[in-house]
Amino acid sequence: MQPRGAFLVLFVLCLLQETREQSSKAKPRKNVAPKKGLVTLSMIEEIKKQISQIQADLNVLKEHQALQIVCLRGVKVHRKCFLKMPEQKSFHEAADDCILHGGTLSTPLNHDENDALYDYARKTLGDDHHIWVGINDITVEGDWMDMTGNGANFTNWETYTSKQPDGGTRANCVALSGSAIGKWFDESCSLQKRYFCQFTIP
Ligand SMILES: [Ca+2]
Repeated sequence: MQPRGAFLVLFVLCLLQETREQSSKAKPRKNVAPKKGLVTLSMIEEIKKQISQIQADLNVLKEHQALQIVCLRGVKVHRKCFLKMPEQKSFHEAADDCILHGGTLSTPLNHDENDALYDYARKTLGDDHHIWVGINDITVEGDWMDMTGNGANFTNWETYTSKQPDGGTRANCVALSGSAIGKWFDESCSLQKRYFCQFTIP
């Protein structure tokens, strides 16, 4: 073989070898574990998911802790706590303030809850207190509703010395009276009264 022909054959053989190596590098590698220390996208997604779950759990814990503080400062009855608020407000302002604090205007659902609220108010405000209760007949006169708009299943009207409710359309909100041992009176919603918020225990 002439030197020039031998050189050509050698060149073609080298080219073929190079092509073979490149094609083997291009093939996808199957079942290859990530190198040690290498963070994959799925690992990042899993970590994000776990962080979200931890944040959600932390928020629940914070809510429970806040509720425990409320219950320690106030009074617990059944599955709710009542907490005395520091100012006098109109019915609507009091209701809004309770919502701002994460609760609702105190609304006894039975005699036990009413007695607990009355007793707590008596101890903290004295015997002659008058506090708002979360019941009103603003929408339809004589149709007493709670703060969620449902009909009130429990009422505790004073009927011994007067015939409550007796204020008609001038009195659409309800106050619990200490001097009447926890009985209720209908009152003008714009009056300034002390109030308590209630917080439901989950
Ligand atoms: Ca009324």
